[in-house]
Amino acid sequence: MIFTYNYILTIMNIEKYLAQKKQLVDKALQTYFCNSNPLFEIMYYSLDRGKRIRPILAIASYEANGGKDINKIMGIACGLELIHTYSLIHDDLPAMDNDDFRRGKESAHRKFGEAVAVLSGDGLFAYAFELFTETNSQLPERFRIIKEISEVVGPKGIVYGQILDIQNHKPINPKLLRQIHLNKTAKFIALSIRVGAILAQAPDAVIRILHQAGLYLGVLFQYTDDILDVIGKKEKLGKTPQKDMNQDKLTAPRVYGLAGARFRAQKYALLAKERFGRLGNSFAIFSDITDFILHRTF
Ligand code: GRG
Repeated sequence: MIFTYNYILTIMNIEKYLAQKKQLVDKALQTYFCNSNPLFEIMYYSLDRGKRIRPILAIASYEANGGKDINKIMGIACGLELIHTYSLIHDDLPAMDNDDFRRGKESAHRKFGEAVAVLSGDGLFAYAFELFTETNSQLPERFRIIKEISEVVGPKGIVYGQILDIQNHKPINPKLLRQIHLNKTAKFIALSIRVGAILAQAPDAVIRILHQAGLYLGVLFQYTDDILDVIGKKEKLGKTPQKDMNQDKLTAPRVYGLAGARFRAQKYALLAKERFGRLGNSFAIFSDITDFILHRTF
């Protein structure tokens, strides 16, 4: 692929943007985890070093929708990262994906044993709800946000996606692949964008467009995850590559081949950008984030 000068500039700017926002999220997480109870240190071990894509999407959406005080969205943004991390801890367990390596270090069950890993996931999940309710300002919006989060992180979303993912699928089935991608990943990505918009009191028409764009972005995110499982490097990914391939998982490259998966990833990027584009210039950051996700190497 040939990259133009403007394209390289966009990627450099978006990397800077993501790094700045990640720094803010990491700082807030450190504050939430400053607690003498040793379980907080154990939970923080797994929380440390993530890309923070979901909290960043929530913050970007809050700001694009006119939200002025980033502190108001921080508890919600960080809570999403806690739930995401819990899902990674449980996903890595021997009973599920059985992976010893996560975020560039030993996964939680390798470091602390299975029982403590399960409990640290449970702790993160519950503590997230404490962060969602850390203040009683904007109660109607917070109630709606918590309701939407509950729907996506439960049996109608990531838990269902995980059930589908761990089953052995033969023969290959494109419709099932779509169900896995939607439930395991895309609904959570779309949710992250929606919560920022809801807290900023965006009109429902805008939230609907963001939801659809978020689903496309989320499917794209899982396509690039599936592609990186085939071509990614362990040091860069911070997790074990070729894991899905060796476990015969239903992934985009398995269904469409590597070239087909790359082609379809580009299609989803275009679909996402077209939807974000409908919302005007204040949402331009989402187009850049989409390009970043399309070309990500980790
Ligand atoms: C409910 C028991 C129980 C388990 C839930 C849903 C689930 C387990 C696990 C899903 C984990 C998973 C592999 C989801 C796919 C989404 C995905 C691509 C995760 C990786 O996200 P990144 O790349 O990771 O944002 P970092 O480490 O940067 O946060």
